[in-house]
Amino acid sequence: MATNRYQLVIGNKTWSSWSLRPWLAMQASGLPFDEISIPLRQPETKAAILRYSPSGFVPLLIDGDTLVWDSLAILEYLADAHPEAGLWPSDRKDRALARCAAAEMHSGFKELRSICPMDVLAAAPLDPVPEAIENDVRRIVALWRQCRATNAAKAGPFLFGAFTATDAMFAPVASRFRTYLPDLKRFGDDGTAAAYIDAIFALPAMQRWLDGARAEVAAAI
Ligand SMILES: N[C@@H](CCC(=O)N[C@@H](CS)C(=O)NCC(=O)O)C(=O)O
Repeated sequence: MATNRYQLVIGNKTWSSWSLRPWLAMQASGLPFDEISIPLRQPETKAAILRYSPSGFVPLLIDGDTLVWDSLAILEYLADAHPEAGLWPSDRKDRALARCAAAEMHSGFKELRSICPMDVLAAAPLDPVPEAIENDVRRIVALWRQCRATNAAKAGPFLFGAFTATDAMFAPVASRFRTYLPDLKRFGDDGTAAAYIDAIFALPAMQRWLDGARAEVAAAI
């Protein structure tokens, strides 16, 4: 029985990087929702997801009779429905940059995503670092620095100061870096990326996601 306006269908907290994005945005923005969790990598996973999501993928947001699948579409939907949550920066130029960065994440960084799958509780520094991911990592470090150089960023530790949808899109990348590439200096980081990753992990909402991942692991033992 649903108790909130929204239901969010997600995968495992340990691995589901796409699920983390809207989950974190809703939690960080104080938007209440019922969570429907579907274990991934099981023989029955696809059928279980298809009972909710027409695309066969999570995350999916349910708002009454409106279904919104795809992480970025959910963030846009929430930004539309809750302008007071500030899910995009208020300045138009910053908003363009924030949307470019979120879109670049959504459609790109394929080498990083395939070689470094999200595993939020793992510490597995890569040695040697595969050459294939160098370009992706350098690009993300540069992009974060560009966002952090905006005026808006002076107001807080996130890409545009206060938490936005772009931070939600990059939270799984922060997790991947923490797991696989704890030292980003060799990819051109002047400390900006390291501090940003710390800020993402310091979010109470991110800590709740990690607690959820630990609970999943404990339940599977
Ligand atoms: N472009 C989609 C990608 C969603 C996606 O790939 N989700 C994975 C989990 S992280 C999934 O649902 N996999 C289905 C399966 O394992 O059968 C989005 O942004 O939401």
